[in-house]
Amino acid sequence: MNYPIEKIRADFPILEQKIRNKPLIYFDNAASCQKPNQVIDCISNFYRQDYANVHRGVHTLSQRASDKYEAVREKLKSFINAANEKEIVFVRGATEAINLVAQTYGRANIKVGDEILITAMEHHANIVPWQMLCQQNGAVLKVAPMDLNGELIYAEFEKLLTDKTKLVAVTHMSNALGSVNPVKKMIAAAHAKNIPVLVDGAQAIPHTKVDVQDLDCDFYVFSGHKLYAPSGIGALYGKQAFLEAMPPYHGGGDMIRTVTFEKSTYAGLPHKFEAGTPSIADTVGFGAAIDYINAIGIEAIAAHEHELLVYATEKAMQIKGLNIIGQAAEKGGILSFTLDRIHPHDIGTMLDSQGIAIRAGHHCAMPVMDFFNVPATARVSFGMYNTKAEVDVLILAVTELIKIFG
Ligand code: 7TS
Repeated sequence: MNYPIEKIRADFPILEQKIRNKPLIYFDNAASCQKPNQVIDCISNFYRQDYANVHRGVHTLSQRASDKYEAVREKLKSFINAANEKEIVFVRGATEAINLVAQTYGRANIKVGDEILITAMEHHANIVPWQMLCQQNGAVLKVAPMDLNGELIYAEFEKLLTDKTKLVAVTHMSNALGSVNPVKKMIAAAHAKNIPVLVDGAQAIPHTKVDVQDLDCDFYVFSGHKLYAPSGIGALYGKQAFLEAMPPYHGGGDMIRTVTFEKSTYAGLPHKFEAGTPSIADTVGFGAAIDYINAIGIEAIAAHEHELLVYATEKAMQIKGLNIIGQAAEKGGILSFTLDRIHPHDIGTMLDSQGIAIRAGHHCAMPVMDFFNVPATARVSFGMYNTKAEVDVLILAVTELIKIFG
């Protein structure tokens, strides 16, 4: 079946607008994706018809809202093939999920002199929470290196798995480079030494089929807003045995069984980790986004984005003075680059004047910038609605830029 690009584009109302008198070309999907009508309407209808707080009322609306909210847990369970819905904890996003694991599992299990192993291509969200834990518990952060293509040096990663390693936390796909890590193999190697693994799936999950049971990861984290869902909602997957054994994160309403002034007991999974009123309508919107992706098929989306990446990479390589940062053999839909004589921020501003939205900066991955010895990169990141014609406009705009300013 042909990829239904026209139908998809028609579902995203924001794409219809002009920016600076040019049709908007949205190439900043790694930062956040746009939302289809199906998600926007779902949220709007939920507020119009079904809204109430969840898990606490006997009245009809509260029950309806709770049912819709819990149905999303079931959808996410199927989407990533978790064993059961207790393993899906709603959080604000990947960042909160990693902090949760660091401050619950980490604080309880990682002690003085223990090591946490990450990679050289992590987003700050998968660095800083572990540094904070190391400061609290006297643990040591170790970093598996990458090569100049932006590929993990697997042999070095394996060498760093030692008796001291108590957790591996690795990105499935780099947001700054697009590199996809061999996480299944990494998990198997860590498990052979009884080391649990957290996978940061924030970038990978919109571009690839994720099966947490097949990967056998112990934790998998992701954000809704990079999956065409609202911001403010994401998920932590954790194997049930791990989540059961972990202390709660935030204390408050909804996460308790009983409370006295002397002592509280906690709710079962997953509510133990979900204190307070959640982002209810956004969660319901997350469900609509998952339905939308499932209707197209994540494999079809992945294939479309891969085609765009290959097409854009071939064209970019022909531009003299353009340097692609990140040339791993396995890459998701991200093209990071610099130009010899134009600062990435200026590239971003000048492309915006052509209606093209990209991200220019360090992409919350400062160590990656340091490694490649650049202050920043210009990053083009693809979503399900992008087209080769848009890539052509980008390539032309960059070529013009070099002609005028390079
Ligand atoms: N991990 C990775 C690999 C990411 O790319 C991001 C966000 C996060 C974690 C954090 O996700 P959040 O939803 O909790 O913020 N990455 C980006 C980006 O590349 N540009 O803006 C946000």
